[in-house]
Amino acid sequence: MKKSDFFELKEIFESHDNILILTHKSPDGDTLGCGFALCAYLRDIGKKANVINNENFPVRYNFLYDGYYVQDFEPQFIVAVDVADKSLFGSHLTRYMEEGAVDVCIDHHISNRGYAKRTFLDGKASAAALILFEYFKTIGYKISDFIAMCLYTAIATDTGCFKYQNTTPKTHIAAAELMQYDIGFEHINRKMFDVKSKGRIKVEQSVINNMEYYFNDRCTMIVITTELMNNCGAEPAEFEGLASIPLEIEGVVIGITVKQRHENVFKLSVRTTEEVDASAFCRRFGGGGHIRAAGCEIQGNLQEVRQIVIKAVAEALGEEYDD
Ligand SMILES: [Mn+2]
Repeated sequence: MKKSDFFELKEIFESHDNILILTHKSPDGDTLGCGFALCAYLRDIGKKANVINNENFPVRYNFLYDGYYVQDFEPQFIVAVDVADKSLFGSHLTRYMEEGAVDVCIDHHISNRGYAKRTFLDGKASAAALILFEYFKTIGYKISDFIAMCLYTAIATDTGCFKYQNTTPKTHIAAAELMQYDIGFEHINRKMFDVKSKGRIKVEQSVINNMEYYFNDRCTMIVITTELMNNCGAEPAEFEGLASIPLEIEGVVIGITVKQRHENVFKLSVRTTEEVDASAFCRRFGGGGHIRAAGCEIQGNLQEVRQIVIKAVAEALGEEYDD
């Protein structure tokens, strides 16, 4: 993004009020970190602003909304952060999926559909929060410790604690700058990456026990059915972010997580090594995302979905497969 883009964004924020910030469904650290950082900034410059999500904000991220309170106003300007497609607002926020409903989108997904009137997109940024951070620096806004904490959390989570392929020197430089604030980064990283609830361990245990292997163990698949979710006695949030597990196994180049949404609707999360383009894989099913991490939705019963996916994996790996 160019310097002039950031000044245009500044002009946009300064000339509007009563701003509603939309985050994506099944929110992650980036969308929430951006949401609450942007909200704190807007309130600081004298605007009314709220952050909303399709669901309640997950408890896991409670340190991001600790001091947050809802302001009373009729939204006049809508900003989406880290949301690649308007369908990702979720079933409770369909009113924002209408044509022209979103004024500004700040995002880093190359697959962004351009649904907003004005999109500020940097496909090279490892987190949407990096765009925000660059924005604050460019316009000379002095961020608070709280905003730094939100941005750091967003960047750390979207890069898997600075491990994923999307991590760049720029990511580390930004993190280093943010560490100069009082953010307690070690607590953030412990909470985000090391600590697991008892329910979560149970979920992982079950998922690992039932892992499916295909094509000489180059592909692994885990399936999370509603039945499993009900039987584990774990909170829905404890089923988030399991998608990295299938790729943890040595030799696996494509790891697939199939999660039941409804009776005959399954959400796919695809993670790959450099041999497979996850984004291209998911695009065949109307989804998208990043080159190493992408998602899509497939309809059918579990057996049908499994067949469809294995067939697509066979093609992606150049393997023979008869169904
Ligand atoms: Mn993101």
